[in-house]
Amino acid sequence: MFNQLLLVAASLAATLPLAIAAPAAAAGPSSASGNPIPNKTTSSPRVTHTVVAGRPGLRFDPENIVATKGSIVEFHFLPANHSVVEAAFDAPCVPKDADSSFYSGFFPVSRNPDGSVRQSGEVFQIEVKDDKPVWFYCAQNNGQHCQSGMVGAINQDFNSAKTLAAFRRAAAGVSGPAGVKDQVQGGWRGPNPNPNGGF
Ligand SMILES: *[C@@H]1O[C@H](CO)[C@@H](O)[C@H](O)[C@H]1NC(C)=O
Ligand SMILES: *[C@@H]1O[C@H](CO)[C@@H](O)[C@H](O)[C@H]1NC(C)=O
Ligand SMILES: [Cu+2]
Repeated sequence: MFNQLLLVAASLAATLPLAIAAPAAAAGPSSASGNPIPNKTTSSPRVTHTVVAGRPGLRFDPENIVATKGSIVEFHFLPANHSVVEAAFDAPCVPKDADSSFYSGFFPVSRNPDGSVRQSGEVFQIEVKDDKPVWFYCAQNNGQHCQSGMVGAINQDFNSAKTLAAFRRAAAGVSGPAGVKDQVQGGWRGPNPNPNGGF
């Protein structure tokens, strides 16, 4: 009995930091409800695709994602300060002009004291809404991440000319800064449910 109480207390304590962190994360102007995108209640759970931003260097890993409708792409962020923004194929480094397009905001994260890499305590999740190609980039202009090739695709059509390689070539030619949205939108930003994801 006593042991059970201790266990309950321990698990409560373990969940508290998350409970406190959640409202802080949701305090920003986010389109999200403040909760992670839930698993489907019927059939099988959603598949989650983990993408790491900033490894290796100015890249998303993987940068070419194949994901079925209804699955989740969860972005994890390494040092120093990356983001993910949806773009249209024809306009890399520019936020897609749609209320439903996604923008994660920036995720500043420092290295561990011993110099090793760690990931941000927050992630950004999006839901794959259909099987059309989705294009994205990092909007960090300190180092021109988008122009340097920090771009990616979900469900590119390998049989068309609109490939990730073509998107990256176009991004390299963009002059002027990469753009951001006014606020986090189009996905859920919150505590990292899987701090070792992608490692
Ligand atoms: C979704 O389901 C998977 C597999 O059962 C589980 O690992 C994950 O924690 C669940 N996520 C949520 C948000 O419930
Ligand atoms: C992260 O990068 C953004 C965009 O360059 C910048 O506005 C923000 O101040 C940076 N945050 C930190 C902590 O460096
Ligand atoms: Cu970046």
